[in-house]
Amino acid sequence: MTEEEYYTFIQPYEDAKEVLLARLHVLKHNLYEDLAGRPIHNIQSRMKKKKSLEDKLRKKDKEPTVMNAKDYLQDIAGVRVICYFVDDIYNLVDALKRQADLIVVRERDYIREPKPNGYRSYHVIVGIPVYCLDGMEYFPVEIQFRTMSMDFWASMEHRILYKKSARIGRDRLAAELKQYADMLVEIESRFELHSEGKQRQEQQKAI
Ligand code: 0O2
Repeated sequence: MTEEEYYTFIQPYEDAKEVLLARLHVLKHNLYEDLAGRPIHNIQSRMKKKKSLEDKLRKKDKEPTVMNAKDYLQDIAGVRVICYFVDDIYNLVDALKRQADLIVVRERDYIREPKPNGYRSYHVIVGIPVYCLDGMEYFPVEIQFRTMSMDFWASMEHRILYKKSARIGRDRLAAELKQYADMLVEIESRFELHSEGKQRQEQQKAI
């Protein structure tokens, strides 16, 4: 695909991403009452670059064309939401699902069922309505919800292992990273004891 085709093609995906970001910012301020604190630590977003879009299509044995990108890729627009606690993730997902004009295209809960390598995250692909002169069309945006510790591990693993196919000592490194993932689950569960949700549960038990 040419540069021009690429930029024309991704524009509505970029618009969909901006709509979603606006909704997430509203939830950041309104999900809980003021005293309970905010659910989101930070939000990152990106558009898939032309080369990485073409590489992903080739990996799926598809010609790197705009039509194939539309048909086979759902992570052209991506948003990563970094939360404090696991409860915040599930509460945000529920709140988004209550927005009647969004459609959930696919969900993967790698928190309840982590990948064998230790990767944890909650992935949802949502269809966002984008209105233009000809009418409305849904465009997919991939959201990855993570806590800070999930994001720390995934970012490090992405940097040193995920995209590299051949590497000496890969198995040993993968085993080491899995150990770190387990340690982070343990640390995170200790922090969870201090979440407002858990403290409320404890108070109710004490009554
Ligand atoms: P990048 O460079 O981050 O964009 P699909 O997107 O449907 O082809 P899949 O595997 O069915 O791929 O989807 P899945 O499992 O929901 O993973 C999609 C994205 O999650 C990946 O995008 C990564 O960003 C992230 N991810 C999944 N597994 C791992 C993992 O083991 N380690 C790390 N660090 N990230 C992971 P991309 O396009 O592969 O990569």
